[in-house]
Amino acid sequence: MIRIAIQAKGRLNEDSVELLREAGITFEDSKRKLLAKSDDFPIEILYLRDDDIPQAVAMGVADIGIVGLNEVEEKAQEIDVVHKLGFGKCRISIAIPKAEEYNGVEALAGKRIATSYPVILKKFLDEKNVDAEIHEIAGSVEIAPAVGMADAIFDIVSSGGTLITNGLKEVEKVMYSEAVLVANKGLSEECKNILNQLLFRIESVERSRGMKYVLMNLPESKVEEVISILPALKSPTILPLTQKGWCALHVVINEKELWGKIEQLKTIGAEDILVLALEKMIL
Ligand code: PRT
Ligand code: ZN
Repeated sequence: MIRIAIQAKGRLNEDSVELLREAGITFEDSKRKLLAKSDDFPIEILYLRDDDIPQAVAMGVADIGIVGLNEVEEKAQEIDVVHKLGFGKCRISIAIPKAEEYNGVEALAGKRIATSYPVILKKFLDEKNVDAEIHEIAGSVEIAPAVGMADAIFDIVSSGGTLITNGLKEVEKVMYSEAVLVANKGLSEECKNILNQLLFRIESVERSRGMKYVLMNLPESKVEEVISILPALKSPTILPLTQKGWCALHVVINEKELWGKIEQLKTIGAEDILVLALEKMIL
């Protein structure tokens, strides 16, 4: 049995739950229980605040966890980052009032910077040899300059909308973050095996994202030409048809390239093209 800590509610909760469900794991959501056991995979889900996940994993209260890389850096706990998960993407930036001039980090010397991420900010300022005052506040960091609590802020930015609404401009992008899978450093052999099974499933889910399964009928004489425009997994699957001189070709195509490729295939003589959703790609 392995125990995974995920955010109970908030921005990472839904994607974390969805990832585990796509990996074929069923369990109850956080509205019902704080600790939910799966019936079909040896895993328990512990729902926590994201701030508490790095420490819970470091202490072994949970064996593994899903949390933003920003929290991992800020809490500076001894844990392993095992896998990047590609959701919850954001950056942590320094922003100042829009009207103010900015010509490099030196401009921050002697300034008061409000943040919920003092550890990451201090590291950045030390690296840049800038002496500024760090004001740690728990929430609503973005209003600090307007109410005279600070001259600048250091906070999470995603679309940038919050900064604009508060009359601020982003001047230093200090770190990029996304949700990551973290693990305790002293996992038992049993837990390591379960973690590997989980990673295998997560990677299969990730591989299939944005991919489509495409079937088409094609004159046999065109197979070589089609292969040259469709780099498949290893090689495409080609099946004979009852109609002489024709075959069926099955291939996986990235959604981004789909329409361009289909135009090319039709020009070559492909017919009856079917595009299907691809659920998992297990290699
Ligand atoms: O209750 P709990 O402590 O668990 O949650 P929380 O309120 O501390 O965190 P939550 O749910 O807001 O965010 C969890 C994680 O999501 C963060 O640690 C980041 O890793 C990630 N993440 C991704 C974000 C954002 N995008 C984000 N946009 N976290 C916060 N924001 C906020 C930001 O603080 C700012 O207020 O959104 C605003 C900026 O967004 P834009 O789009 O206007 O730039
Ligand atoms: Zn939090």
